[in-house]
This record gives sequence, structure tokens and C-alpha cells, in this order.
Amino acid sequence: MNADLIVYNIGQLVTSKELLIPNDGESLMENIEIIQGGYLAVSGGEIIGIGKGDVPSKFVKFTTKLIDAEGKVVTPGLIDSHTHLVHAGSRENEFLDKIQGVPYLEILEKGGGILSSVKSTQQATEEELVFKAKKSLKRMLGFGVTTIESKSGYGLDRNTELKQLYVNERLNHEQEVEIVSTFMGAHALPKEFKNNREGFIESVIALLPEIKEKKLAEFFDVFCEEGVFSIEESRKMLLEAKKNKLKLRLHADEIINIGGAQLAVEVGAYSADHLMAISENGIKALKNSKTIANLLPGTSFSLNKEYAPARKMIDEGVQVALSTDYNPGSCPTENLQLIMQIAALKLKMRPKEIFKAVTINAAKSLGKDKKIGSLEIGKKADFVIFDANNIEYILYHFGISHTKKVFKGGCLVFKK
Ligand code: IZC
Ligand code: ZN
Repeated sequence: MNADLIVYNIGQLVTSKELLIPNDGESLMENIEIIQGGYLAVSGGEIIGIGKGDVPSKFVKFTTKLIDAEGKVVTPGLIDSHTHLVHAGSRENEFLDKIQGVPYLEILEKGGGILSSVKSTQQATEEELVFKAKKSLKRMLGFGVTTIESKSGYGLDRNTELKQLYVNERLNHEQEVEIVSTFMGAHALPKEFKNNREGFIESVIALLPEIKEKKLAEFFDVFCEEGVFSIEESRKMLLEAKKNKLKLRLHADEIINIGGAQLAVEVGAYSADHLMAISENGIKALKNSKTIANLLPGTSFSLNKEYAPARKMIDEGVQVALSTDYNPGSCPTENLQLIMQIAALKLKMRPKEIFKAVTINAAKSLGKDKKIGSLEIGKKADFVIFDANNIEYILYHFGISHTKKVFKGGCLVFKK
């Protein structure tokens, strides 16, 4: 079959295809294929050929576009599987308090934090939200990110939650980064409901059928945390969301351990996110499940808190993804490459583990691994050419973007 596009002279081709068993001495999370010296052939936006050595002549026709990778690294398009992309305003007014050690939940209790972003988002027009989100998406694309998850949760009322989800829908049509939409109506308890928690929870549940029917979200998420939503409250909402055929993910054990990881496994969530305070039992539960541990070390870095025990989790057999948690409070950055670099330096994750975490495992956490997350025949031609000779270099030289070119569905969408 002829190709529309061929990338040749690839130095390191990280396919992220999972090997049945890892190489000797490597962890279960290092079981991804890396081809030294290879090519990639694309037709109609899909991968039709991939392999080692020179390009087989059967792929080449007159009109095939040829791209010389100049011996550099090529990987699947990176996937950021946890963001709070759509919001208005910013929270630099809390920044000094934050760096002086005022706890995140204390700022929230005083009506700041999430509730301050809620206020700005309620007041913003759909147009304003789209404009701001597009600016961030452009940055993300520049870091090699071709798919993200994007949560609502800065509305906490029907109209604003729906407005955020409509923005997700519009963004999917109006720019290149693919958006997976999550309804997170239970992100915080609005002040008006201080004495009526049950009433608020019922209002979140009441929105589920409409969101499903209008196809505004694929996932449902809750901020399950001491002082926010308890295990029982979270379970109730998650099970209702499941009844409404939404897939689940969960903010779990971010600040205090209350058994969030176990709850995520119990309800069959695709991911349990954060896990800085995960317990031994939480690790055990994840290990024996399909739930991906979605780690967000940029948040630990930004809040100056401890990091999730990634090394222990991986060594015990837990499958990990890495994401930015991009949001205006606890992690205001769109830079997934920086998160990968922090994962190397602070989580002691190894290069192959990190690339697995932001490709095929991130795709699994979004239920999209049949289409994206690895470079295999039949999958979507989302890939990145890095200005680096090997994956170690991308992690070692930190704080910058190594992206050279980004392709989405076989089309060039970013070029340095
Ligand atoms: O706006 O602070 N953790 N939700 C739960 C967040 C962080 C986002 C925020
Ligand atoms: Zn979050």
C-alpha cells in the first residue's frame, strides 16, 4: 500500500507498543518497544507501516511526502490525561500565601482556591473561555501533546458546568488537540450549600442524564478528599454516573489518605489521580486492577508537598500515567515535558517508564488505547519528532521544550 507520508532516518523510534515481558532487569513499566533506526509510513491519517532500517519500496509512490528525521527521537503524540483546562481568571493573588505554607485546603475554606476560580468562570462568557483555553492548547501542542482530558468543575451550578462542557465540545472542532471531556460537578462544595451537602450532591446527580444525552462528557470525576467529598459521598455520585453510562476517574488520596485509591478500584474507575498520600492497601488495590495510577508531580512541586511513591508503586506492579493537572491553583503549567522531567528527578521514574506513562498508559486511562497512545499499524498517526538523539536527553535537559515537529492524524500541526 502506498503512503502519503513517510518519516525516515529516525534515530530512536519509541513505538510504545507493549512487549509481553520486559527485558531482563527492567520493570513491568519498561516493557515498551524502542526501535533503534527506523521509519514510519502513514496513509489517510493512519499508520500503515513501521519498522527498523530502510523504508520498504512498496510504500513509496511519486506523491509520497518524505520527511528526514535526521537521526532524532520520534514518539507517539503525548497525552495529558488530567487537566482543568477550561476556566477563567488566575490565582496569583494566593501565590504568596501558598509559598509561605498556607495549606491548599485552608485557602479553599476561606472561599479562595477552587471557589475563586468558580466565581471567575461563572462570570465569563463562553467566548472568553474558548479564547483562554485555545491559548493553553497551543502551548500544549508545542510541547508535543496531541490529546488531553479536560474537566468541568469551575461551575458548580448547572449553567456554568454545561458552559464548560460546551467549550470542550467547541474546542474539539476549532483547534488540533483532541479533547476528552469529563464532568466534574463535584469539585468543591459551593458556599450556598454549606448546610445542605445532600442537596448539592443531589443537584450533581440530577445533571447526569442530560450530560449523557447531550454527549457532553465521556467521564465523571469527583474531588474525593477530607474536607471536600467523603468516600461515601463520592461513591454515591460515582455509582450514579456509572448507571448513566459515564466512565469514571477520581481525584484520590491527594492530600490526606482516606482510601480514595481503593474506592477508584471498587467502582472500576479508569484512573485514580494524584495519590500523593496513598496507603499500602491503596497500592495493593491498584496493583490487582485495571485502574491506572495517574500521577501529577507538578502539583507536588508547585505546592511544595511530598511526591507520590511512584518507585514503590511501579516496583510492586502498578501501571502509572503522568499528567500536568494544569489548573489555575495547584499547578499552573501546560508543560508536560517539565512534568516528565520532574518525574525523572523526583519520582525516580526511568526514561522508558516515563514515556510509557505519557503515551499508552495515558491512552488507557482515557479508554482510547485502541486508537492512540502507540505507533502501531492501524492506529492514528499522532506523533512527535524531538530535537534530541535519545529519550534520556529529553529528561536530562530540563525546563525547555524539545519538540521539533508535531503531527496529528498524519498532518503537520506544529513546527519549531
Ligand atoms: O483549581 O485548585 N486539586 N482541584 C483538586 C484542583 C486541585 C484544581 C484547583
Ligand atoms: Zn485535578
